[in-house]
Amino acid sequence: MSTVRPMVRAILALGSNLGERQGTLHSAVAELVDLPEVRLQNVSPVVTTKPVGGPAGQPDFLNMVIAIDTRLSPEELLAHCQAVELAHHRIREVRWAARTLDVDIISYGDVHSDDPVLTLPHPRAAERAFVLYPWSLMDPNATLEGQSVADLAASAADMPGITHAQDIAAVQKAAPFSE
Ligand code: A4P
Ligand code: MG
Repeated sequence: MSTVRPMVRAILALGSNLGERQGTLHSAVAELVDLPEVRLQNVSPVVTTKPVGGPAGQPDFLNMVIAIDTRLSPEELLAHCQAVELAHHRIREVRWAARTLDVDIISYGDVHSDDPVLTLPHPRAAERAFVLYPWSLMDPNATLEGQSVADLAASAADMPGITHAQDIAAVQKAAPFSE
């Protein structure tokens, strides 16, 4: 007899700084949730951010965060995220280089992993305003490892690099998720 895995809440962070950035993010969200094992629960505003690390002279990023409930295992979810990246012609050459699409798993339930193939929670999320700030707009009460995501965002070194945030009310009105 097969058992159905329970739904687990996961937070995914998306970033793009090449090509048609806004369109890439929107179609990536649609593709990420286009599986029976994935349900979209919430969507953050899209924020414009200065690049953190990587080669000099990169274009600004658009970043956003989504909350999903999923029956995929962490490994299956990573493979799914990477397939969506690939569909957007992401080529991995230089680490932290400009990219059409990056999808990171920020957290998967309360799973902890120090496997370099899939580290959970994401090892750099707690210090990155480009992840924390849109997450705090989506869910002002969110926590990461027991700390307030909004507080972490406020003290992140790259917070001044966030130059624009979409209106959250407009995003949540248009978001393709159901209660
Ligand atoms: N990997 C391990 N844990 C995870 C996880 N939780 N989620 C492994 C996703 N992947 C995870 O990632 C490298 C390897 O990390 C993968 O093979 C996977 O098995 P990658 O996406 O191939 O390469 P990357 O994104 O260049 O490297 P990395 O280390 O993921 O970079 P980061 O930390 O994601 O940083 N500045 C702004 N403003 N906005 C951004 O979005 N993004 C980065 C990338 C740097 N600067 C940025 C932004
Ligand atoms: Mg990545």
